[in-house]
Parts: sequence; C-alpha cells; structure tokens
Amino acid sequence: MSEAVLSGVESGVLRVTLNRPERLNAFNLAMHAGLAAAFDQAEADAAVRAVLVTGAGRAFSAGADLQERKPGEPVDLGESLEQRYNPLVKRMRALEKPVVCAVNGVAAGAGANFALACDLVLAARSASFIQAFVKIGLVPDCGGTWFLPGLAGVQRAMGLAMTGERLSAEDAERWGLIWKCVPDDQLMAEAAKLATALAQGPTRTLGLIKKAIYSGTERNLQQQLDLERDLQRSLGDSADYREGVAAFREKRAPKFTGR
Ligand code: T3D
Repeated sequence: MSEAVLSGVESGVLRVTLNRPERLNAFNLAMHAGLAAAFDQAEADAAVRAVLVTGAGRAFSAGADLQERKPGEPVDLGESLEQRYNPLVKRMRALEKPVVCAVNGVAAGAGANFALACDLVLAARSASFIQAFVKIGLVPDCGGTWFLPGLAGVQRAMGLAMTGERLSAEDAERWGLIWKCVPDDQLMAEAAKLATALAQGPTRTLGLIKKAIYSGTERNLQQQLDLERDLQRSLGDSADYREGVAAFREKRAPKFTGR
C-alpha cells in the first residue's frame, strides 16, 4: 500500500504531498496521521524553514473520504473535527514557519479549507475551490466559516457556502482567497521558487509576521500596535536583523540564517 502522505526536505523546504490520487486525495485516518507526522517534523527540525503542501494526481483534495463512511453507521463528525481537522488547522497557523500551498486541481470541502489555512496559496489555472459541504447537508468546517468571510467578504462567503458552487482559481485570486493563480505547467516551479525563497528568509521574522497578521483580526488598532512593538523589540536583537541592515549598508544580498 502506498503512503497517504509523502514528504521530504530539499533546500530547507519540507514538501508534503497528499497521496491518495485514486480518491482525489480525500482525507482518511492514514492521511491525517501522515500530515500530523509531517507537521511534527516541520515544528521540530531546524533544517526545515518552510513547508510546501500539494496533492498528487489531478486533484488537490476532495475533503473527507465519503467512501469510508459505512451507510447507516452512526458517526460523530464533531469528534472527527476535534481530534483531527481542528488540531491540523491550528498547528499550521501556529507554526513559526511559512506554509505555502500549491493547489494542483480541485479542492473541495475540507480540502478547500485546508488549502485556505495555509499562509500563501498558489493555484493552477485549471484548479477550483468548492465548499461542497452543503451538498451533503453539512456546514463548512476546517475553518471555512472563518477564512471565507475574512478573505472574500460575507456575501461571497455566504454564496459559496450556501450554493456549493465551484469557484475557478482565477476568481479565487480576484476575490482575494488566494495569493496567485498561475499557468498549470508553472505551478510546481512557481510554488517551489516561492517556498525556497521563504526558506532562505529571516525565519523568526516570517514566523512573527504570521503571528501579527493572524492576530490582527482579533484585536483593535491599539492592541495591534502594542503587539507590533513587542515583536519588533524581540527582532531588534536577532542575527537576521543585524545581517539585513549590514547587507543593505554594504549593497549586497543578505544571507539569513533564520536566527
Ligand atoms: O470526518 C468528517 O467527515 C468530518 C469532516 C468533513 C469535511 C468534509 O470535507 S465534508 C465534504 C466532503 N467532500 C465532498 O463532498 C466532495 C465530494 N466529491 C465531489 O464533489 C467530486 O468528486 C469533486 C467535485 C471533488 C470532483 O468531481 P470529478 O467529477 O472531477 O470526480 P469524481 O468522478 O466525482 O471522483 C473521482 C473519484 O474520486 C470517484 O471514485 P471512482 O468512482 O472513480 O472510484 C469518487 O468517488 C472519488 N471521490 C471524490 N471525492 C471523494 C471521493 N472518494 C471519497 N471521498 C471523497 N470526498
């Protein structure tokens, strides 16, 4: 049996590939376990300075595996979210390293919102996003009801969630759901280029940028100014800040070490 998640480190980037192409990379227990192991490594391994997530085959992910549900058997979806999907989203957002997502094909249900939980999302032009939940009588989960209004506004979030309509990658970019839509044949090269550049960046700073931007939605301006002051104070003493300023003065590219 092939592994449900493939991973490997290259040039400081941990590449994580959802690998159940015959089921459009639908989430099952093995895939959750593989993702948990990958994020364990991302957290613990100092050689990993960025993560790149993508899918094998023609889809990114079709969300929860609906074939594994036994007809008539009671299921506690709350438990499934509490034990697996929610911890995954929380740790991706809390990871003090950038997470890039390369959406290579359709991203539906939890697959769409797992992608939106990443820090920077690139999508192939032929990819699409579907809040498929309503079609099976569910509300969006995996953070969708939080991500969508924040990224695209309440009307668009409501429309996507209530209709389950497919959103093209081009519209996802236009609506602000994703960073960039790129030609299909350039997706992986563009995503690897971005993740590698981030992996060579000032890692502590990038982690704190995540922290500041994500906590901005929960605070007022005064609290956010205070947070920026505290984060900046902690970075003023970092090797990467010293290197950045020295490089600027010496008119050369900085060599960040992530410290
Ligand atoms: O634990 C929990 O359940 C809680 C969490 C819930 C979160 C959720 O994600 S709920 C939402 C689950 N996802 C969906 O409802 C999406 C279902 N899939 C689709 O709507 C369509 O497959 C797609 C729009 C994604 C793609 O359509 P298309 O026409 O390109 O492909 P297809 O022919 O429908 O699917 C190809 C194969 O993948 C097919 O298998 P087969 O017939 O070739 O053997 C299909 O059954 C399989 N597949 C697609 N989606 C899933 C799946 N198998 C298992 N689970 C899936 N979600």
